[in-house]
Amino acid sequence: DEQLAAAMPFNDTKPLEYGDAAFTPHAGETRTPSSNFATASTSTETVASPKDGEGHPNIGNNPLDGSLDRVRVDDSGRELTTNQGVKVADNQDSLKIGLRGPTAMEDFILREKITHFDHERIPERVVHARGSAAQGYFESYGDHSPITRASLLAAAGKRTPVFVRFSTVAGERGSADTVRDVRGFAVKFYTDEGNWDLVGNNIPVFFIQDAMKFPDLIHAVKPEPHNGMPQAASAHDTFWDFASLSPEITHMLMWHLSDRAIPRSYRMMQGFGVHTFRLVNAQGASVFCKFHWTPMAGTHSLVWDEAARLAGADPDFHRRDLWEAIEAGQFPEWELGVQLFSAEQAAQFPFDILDPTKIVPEEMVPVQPIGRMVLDRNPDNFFAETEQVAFCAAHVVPGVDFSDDPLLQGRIHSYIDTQISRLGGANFHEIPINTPLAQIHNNQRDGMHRQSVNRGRVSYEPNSLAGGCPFQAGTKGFVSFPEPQQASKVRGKPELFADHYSQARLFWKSQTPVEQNHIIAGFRFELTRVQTPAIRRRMLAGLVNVDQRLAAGVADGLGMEVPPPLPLSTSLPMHDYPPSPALSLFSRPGATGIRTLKVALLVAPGVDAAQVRDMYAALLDCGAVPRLVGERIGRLPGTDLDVEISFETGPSVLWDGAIVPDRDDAYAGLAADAPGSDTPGGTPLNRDVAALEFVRLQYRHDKPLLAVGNGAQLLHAAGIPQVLPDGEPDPGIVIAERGEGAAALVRFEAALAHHRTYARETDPPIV
Ligand code: HDE
Repeated sequence: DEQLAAAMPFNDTKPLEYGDAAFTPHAGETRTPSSNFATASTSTETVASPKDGEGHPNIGNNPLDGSLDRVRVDDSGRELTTNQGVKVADNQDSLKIGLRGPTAMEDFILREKITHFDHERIPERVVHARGSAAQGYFESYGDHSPITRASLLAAAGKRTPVFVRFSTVAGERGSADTVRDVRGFAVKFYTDEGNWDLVGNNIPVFFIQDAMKFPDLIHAVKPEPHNGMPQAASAHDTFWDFASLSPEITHMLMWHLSDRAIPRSYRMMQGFGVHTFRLVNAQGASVFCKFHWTPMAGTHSLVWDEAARLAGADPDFHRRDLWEAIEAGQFPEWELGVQLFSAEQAAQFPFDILDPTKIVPEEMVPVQPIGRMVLDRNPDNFFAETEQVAFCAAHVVPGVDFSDDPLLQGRIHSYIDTQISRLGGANFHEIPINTPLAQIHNNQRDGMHRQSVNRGRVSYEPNSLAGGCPFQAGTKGFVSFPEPQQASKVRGKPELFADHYSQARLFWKSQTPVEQNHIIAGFRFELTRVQTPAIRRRMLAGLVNVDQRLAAGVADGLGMEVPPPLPLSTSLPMHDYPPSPALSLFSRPGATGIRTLKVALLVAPGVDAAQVRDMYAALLDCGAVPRLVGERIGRLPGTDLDVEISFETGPSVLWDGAIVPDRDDAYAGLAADAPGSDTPGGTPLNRDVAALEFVRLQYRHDKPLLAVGNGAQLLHAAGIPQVLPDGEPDPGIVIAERGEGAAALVRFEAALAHHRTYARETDPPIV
């Protein structure tokens, strides 16, 4: 106490307020000294990454990790200081003239703390504000030097660090993850020849064909300016007004209204470079290229009712999913593929390869795998890394070049421009997450927040005083592909850009009936929210050009007649593409089985605890994530099981599948018609509305359910049918007799690996 009093001469009430606890580390906290950026100049200790030894196998091998170590700060065992490194005795009480008197203006400790806090926020990204990111590596499958001189693709097994940020587009920074939207898929490769950013999306086409329209598109989709509504949603008049007047949007709308816009996980969606790019080899030969990321976990989506509920149950659903998978060592992985084609081939295509509203069907040009990407480390600090990372469509490396796609050309300008205001000046490339691993040498100088201390008196070229350094790199450097150009300056587009419907129809007819129904339901939802009938009608008139059944389905949902088709913008005939099965989400089931999928075991008093433990262990063995869900957390009366999550905090939408284990016969008086038969220690599951709603929603969202013995009573009480609408058995409803739980679990796992039984769906739902 004497010591404490000496340390706190101005406030002797301190120990009474906080007790010894204020000075004792919590159990498990370490106090070993480690390096600290703020005190680096006075400390000679070198301490490895704070995450060392926490099960991250690549730490230490990844040069990005090493470069970030330089700036990582660990406060353990350190004393509090100001930003000037002055030790602070007390930063919980301001400096007052007497304990009840006014605060002294000289309190620089208070002023520094508050001033820094006042400036903690930076502007959010004007689009893609909401995102989550991870570190990892890219590994080339081979020596791809015949097609590109890009160094990251030069040898089999060559690894390049990456930082990847996934995002939604329309919502603000704090908006929900599961809204209907395009997802950003931005990859920064820290190659040994500089940073390459492949700033893509999870949908391979875009809403517009020319950068000139981007501000209009975004103004239309963002919350309406007079009342700031709706948040993170396209279902409002201004978006659909713009859409109905911009037929070039039609192909993108087909994707946007499909389940692609509500992915189950960032780990379960494709990524696309969208534009046509160029690859260039060391001899200067060039080939056009489209980039594709294909997830190992397959392409899987939520269903709309579930996505909407999830926005409330867990707005961080995708962020949490990515974080937890990486922490669990289940590292998300994608394969990078390219579609390569020559200018001569491109000239024969029935679409223009510079038009970002068109795909190159995989049946026309196959996707060749060239490497894989693994995300194996979560960021240490959300702001420092995920928020401050700056991707830029202009960041290419020797071997990768642009095409003349007018949307891409506009992007080359926009990213750096917006980042100058978002990140406060021109030096944001010095923020550690943005700094290349390749060295930076040029004569750019000064500006806000400059970190580098450039030496010498020369900051110009040509120079003799610095021996001409830094030298021009000549052919070792980036050389633009010398594409011959000769034309008049015009504002306009090629005629083929005006074929707005052929590929929308290709997408539509390549979808399975379930996917088509979801697209119709998507349009119905969005246009029902639209208040202006003329906008609905105009939109329907556009859909007639895609497909009659689509237009009729949407019109029916809106209680409208199908209007005559919107006039076409070109006299060119529509191209009749054969269906492309690769465009169905179901064409990529994935190779990770039930790994990382979440399974709820619904438990209540009387549950067969041995069976629960066996199933739990079997699911863990397969890499699934089982949890015990019940009415209240804590010890389940009469068992040695701990309920981990309650129905209230872990509702149905958070789980990929659910199991209702068997229960003791003494607890079997569970029929809904047995009032007063309450068993000790809680409500029987089949009279607990939360449990009934839980299994009903599992059913409605097409998820697998397993019930063993008495557990089946819950499904009966919830009115869950065991057959599909066509009378066939529902493969996702597994009901087992007592004692047959183990065999049934295998059937359940097979259903879970398929994620969902869509064949169960009816419109409207029957459960
Ligand atoms: Fe972006 N886009 N964009 N975009 N974009 C931005 O840059 C822009 C487009 C994409 O996780 C902004 O730093 C224009 C297509 C992603 O940080 C901004 C045009 C594709 C991200 C910008 C497009 C994208 C952005 C906002 C039309 C897919 C998030 C903040 C000409 C190929 C990156 C920022 C991250 C972010 C401009 C169209 C992908 C304003 C002008 C097409 C994934 O610069």
